[in-house]
Amino acid sequence: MAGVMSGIAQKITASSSGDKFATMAHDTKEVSDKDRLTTDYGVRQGNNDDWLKAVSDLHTGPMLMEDAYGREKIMRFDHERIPERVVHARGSGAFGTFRLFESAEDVTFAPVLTDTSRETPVAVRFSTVLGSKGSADTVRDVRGFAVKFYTQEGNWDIVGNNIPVFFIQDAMKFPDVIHAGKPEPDNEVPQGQSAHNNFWDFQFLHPEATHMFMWAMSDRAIPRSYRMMQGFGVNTYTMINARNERSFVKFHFTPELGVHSLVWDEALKLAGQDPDFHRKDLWEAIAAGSYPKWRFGIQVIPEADEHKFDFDILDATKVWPEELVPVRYIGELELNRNPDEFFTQVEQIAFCTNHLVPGIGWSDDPLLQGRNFSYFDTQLSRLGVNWQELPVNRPVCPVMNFNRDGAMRHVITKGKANYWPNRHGAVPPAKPDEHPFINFPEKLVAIKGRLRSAKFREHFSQAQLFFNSMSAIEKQHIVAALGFELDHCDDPVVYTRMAQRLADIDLGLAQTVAEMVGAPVPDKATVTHANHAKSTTGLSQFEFVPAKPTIATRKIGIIVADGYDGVAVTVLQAAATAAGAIPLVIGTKRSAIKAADGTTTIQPDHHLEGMRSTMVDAVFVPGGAAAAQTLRKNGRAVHYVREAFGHLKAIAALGEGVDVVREAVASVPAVSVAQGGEVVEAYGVVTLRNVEAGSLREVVDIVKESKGF
Ligand code: HDE
Repeated sequence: MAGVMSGIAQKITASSSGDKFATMAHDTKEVSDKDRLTTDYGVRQGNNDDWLKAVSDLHTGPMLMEDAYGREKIMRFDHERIPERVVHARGSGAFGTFRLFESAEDVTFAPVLTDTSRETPVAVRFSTVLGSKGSADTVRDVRGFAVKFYTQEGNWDIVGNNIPVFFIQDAMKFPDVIHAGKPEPDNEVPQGQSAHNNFWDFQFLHPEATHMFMWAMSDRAIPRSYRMMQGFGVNTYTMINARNERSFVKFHFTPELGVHSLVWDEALKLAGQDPDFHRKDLWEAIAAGSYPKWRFGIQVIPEADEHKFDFDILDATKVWPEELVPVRYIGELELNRNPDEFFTQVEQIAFCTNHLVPGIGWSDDPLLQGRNFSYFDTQLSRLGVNWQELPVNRPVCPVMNFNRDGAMRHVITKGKANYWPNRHGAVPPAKPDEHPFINFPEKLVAIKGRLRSAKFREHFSQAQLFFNSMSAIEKQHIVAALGFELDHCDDPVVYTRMAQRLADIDLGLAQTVAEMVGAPVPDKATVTHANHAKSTTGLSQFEFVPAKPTIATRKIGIIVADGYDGVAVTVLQAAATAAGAIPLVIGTKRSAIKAADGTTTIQPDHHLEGMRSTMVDAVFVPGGAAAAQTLRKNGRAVHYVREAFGHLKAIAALGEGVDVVREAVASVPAVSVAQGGEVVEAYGVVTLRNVEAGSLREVVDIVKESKGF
C-alpha cells in the first residue's frame, strides 16, 4: 500500500506544476554548441555524411547494411510523416494566456470562468477546412479556431470556427459534406476549393446548408488575417452553477483588431504569391510583440427558456440573434508565444469537443454529440492511443487513472494497483465535494428513432436574416462569390438548381447570379420561402471595427526609385513605426537607391517584383521628380498602384508621386486626386502636392481613418 501511494504522490508532483510552459520545458531541448551528434540511443557519431562502404583508391564499393547509424537515419526519415487531419489539415498555431475580467459564477462554477485572479495558459490552432496540409492559406473556406485551455481542473477545448453556424445539423452527415467539398474522387480536383460540382450539388440537396453556404460566400471566408477574425464555439454547450442550475451557452471570441477580409482577387493572387500568408502573418506579429487579442464572450439561455425561440437552440445551423440573446464579454484571450517546433506543438496538438471541465457540459445538439465521438477516434489513427501524453496535449493538473499501456506509453506509474476498486484503496473517484465532472441529470421523454425534432426542419429564415443584415458592399461580394463558384460548376443541373435555391433566400440575388452563370432566371421564390426582410445585429463584419482605429501591424509599401524624396520617406517611416505599422521600402531593385539629394541612399526591403501590392495594406508614393519619372514608365510600379486601388487599399502620394498615382488610376472612374496642397480622399486615396514633409504624420492618420482599420 505504501509503495502504491508513494508512487501516486510522485506522479502527482511531477505533473502538477501550475505553469504549463514550465511543464512543457521539461520536454524541450535547446540545441547548444556543446552538443555533439549522436544516434537516437545516445552514442556519438563522427561522420554524418558518408554511408559505411567498402572503398579502395580506385573504386567506391557497395554500401554496407551493417551501418547501423546510416540505417537509423534513413529509417527515421522514412517514417517522419503522420496522417494529416482528415479535415482542417492546413493550419498554424500559437500559445498564449486567457484572463477573466468578470466572473460568470451566476451560470457556472468552473473556476476558469469564475476566478478573475487566474491566468490560464492556452494553445490555439487556426486552420482551413478543405485543403490538404500543403495547400494555400487564402482560399475561400471556413477557418478553424480551436482553443485548448490548460486549466487547473483539466483541459478544456473549444474547437470552433470563424463562422457561427455549420452546413449540417446531424453528425451522421459529416462524411457526406466533407466528401462533397474535398477534391472529387476520380481526378482529385480541385484542391482546397468549394468551387466545384460536388460541393454545390450537396448544398442544393441539403436545404439545411443554406444558411451556412451564405456565410461561406461572404467575406468571412477570406479573412485578412487569423488575427482579424472572430471565433465561435458554433455548437450549443451547457453550464451548471453552484446552485445546480443549468443554462445553454454559446462561445464567442471577438478580435481587438476588428474583423477584416481580403477582397477575392487579392485572395486568389496571394494563394500563388504567398501561400503561407496567414501563417507568416501570425508568426511575424507575435515575434514582433504585437500580440493578437480577442474578447471572450458568452451567450446564455436559462434552461427554462429552451423552447421560447422560433428555432431550436440546439440546431447548429442557427445563430442566436444578438438582440434576443446578447453576448456578454467576460474575458480576454491573448496569443504571445510562437511554437518552438511546428510538428510537436502544432501538428501534434489534438482537440476534443468533449474535453470540458466541471461546471461546463455538452448539450443534446446532434452535431456536437457526434463530434464528441469523432475527435478522440481521429486522434487514435493520427497520433495513437497515448496521444494525451504528448507534451502539447498533456494537462497541467494531476492525471491519474487505470488506463494503461498501448503504443508509445511514456508515463511510468509505480505500484500494484491497475484496477478499481482495489484492496489498496488507490485512486478512488472524486467525492461530490472534490469537484468531479458532472453529467447533468437531464430528464428525457423520447422515442428512439433516426429523427430530428420539428423546429430542425426550417432552413431559410436565418439565411434570409443573414443576407438582409449585410451592408451593400458585403451583398455585392456575396453575389460575386456565388458567380465565381457556380461558374466553376460545369454541370447545368448543379448551377440551375442552385439559382433556384437562391430565390428562396432573395429573389434579386437569385436573378443576378442566375444571369451571371447562365442559369434560367427564377421569377419567384418558393412561396413559403419569400424573403421576410428582417435583419439583425452582429452579423455584418463592419460592426466589428475596433473602437479606436489602428494601423498597428499593417504593412505600408513605400515605392521608391532613384531620385526619391528622402525626407518624406524618413518621416513616413517614423510616423508609421510610431503608430505600430510596418513600413516596407519597395524599390525598383533591392540594391541601394539614391535619394533626390544625390548623397543619401536607401537599401530597400524588397523590390517591386518580389513584394507585390497584394502583400501590403497600404501604398505610399513619395515625391522626387526623377523617381516619379521612372515609376511612371515602370509597368510593374503602375500596376502596383492600380492593383492596390482595385483592392480598395489606402494609397497616399506626395509631390510628384501624385502624378504617378493619378496616371495609374486615371482610367478608373470617380477618382478625385488632390490639386495644390489640399488633402483629398477618395476611396482611400490621399494625395498632397505642395506640403512640408513634416505634415506627413497627417497622412498616417488619414489612412487610418479612411480604411476604418
Ligand atoms: Fe470538426 N473535426 N467535425 N468541426 N473540426 C476535426 O478532428 C467533425 C465541426 C473543427 O486544429 C477532426 O483532430 C465532425 C464543426 C476544427 O486540430 C475530426 C463534425 C466545427 C478542427 C472532426 C465536425 C468543427 C476540426 C479532424 C460534425 C466548428 C481542427 C482532425 C459532427 C465548431 C482542430 C481532428 C485542430 C477537426 C470531426 C464539425 C471545427 C475528424 C464529425 C461544426 C477547428 O475529428
